[in-house]
Amino acid sequence: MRMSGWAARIGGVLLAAGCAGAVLAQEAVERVGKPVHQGLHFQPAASEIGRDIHFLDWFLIAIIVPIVVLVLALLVIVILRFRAEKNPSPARFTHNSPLEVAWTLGPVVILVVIGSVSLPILFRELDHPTPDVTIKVTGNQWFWSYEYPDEQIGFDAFMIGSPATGGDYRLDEATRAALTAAGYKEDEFLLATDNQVVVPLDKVVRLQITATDVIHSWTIQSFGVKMDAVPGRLNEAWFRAEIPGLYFGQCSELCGKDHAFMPIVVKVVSEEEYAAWLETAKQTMSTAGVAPPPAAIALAAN
Ligand SMILES: [Cu+2]
Repeated sequence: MRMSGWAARIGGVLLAAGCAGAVLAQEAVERVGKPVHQGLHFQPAASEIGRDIHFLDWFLIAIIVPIVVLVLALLVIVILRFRAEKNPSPARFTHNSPLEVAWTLGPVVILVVIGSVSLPILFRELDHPTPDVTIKVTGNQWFWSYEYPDEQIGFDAFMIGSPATGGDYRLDEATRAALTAAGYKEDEFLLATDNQVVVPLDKVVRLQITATDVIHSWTIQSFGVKMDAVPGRLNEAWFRAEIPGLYFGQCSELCGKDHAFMPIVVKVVSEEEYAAWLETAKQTMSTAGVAPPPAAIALAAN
């Protein structure tokens, strides 16, 4: 059962309804995946998987709410009608076959329905289309390293205001200046990084995710991607971003004292802008001619 079509449509309608107010402002269009003050639901979805996840969430809420209401109503009825005061001599029967069949089959049917909708989405997350861009993501205490192996580009991304960028995790004057200089707004402190991951619009991006020290987790909520970065293991994830803009994420696996200070920024741009960025990055962030680390050499030799 291919569910993406109608899931996408329903998700799209929900998204449009939920965001119509918020996304009209120019700055919100730019910052698609940014937390908003007192925001209640997910950040806007910007990929098919993201939309599917939002749909699944609403779908489960639609199932859960009636169940909660039913159980609550039964409790209230029992409390009001069958309490000792109202019902001094309770019934003594212990079995009711039709009722037992119903409360066994009912949950089975509900679980089968949930499974038939959620499993295709889970499988689609793991079903990688042929990638247009491959990015290797490495989690470190406490920053992310990125490599575009096909382009021989590599760089680290530190939070602006972290010690590596000359700060001490406080929003002082120097950090404010650094944020402005990098094109960020002040409320993007703790989310903004010095280098951004740049990806082209509507292209399949394959992420190969690992870590050097402890387990981290790379996530961009709007893309529906969250994948553990485990030392010694290469995990894969993918997304195809459908809306240009700036997306923010954070390490999502408690990884040490500065876990809160290793944000993720992905910039989705047009293909032309991506090509232009690649040209510049090849000049400034080239890994061509850089010796691989000793561990990589040892692995290659085996
Ligand atoms: Cu981490």
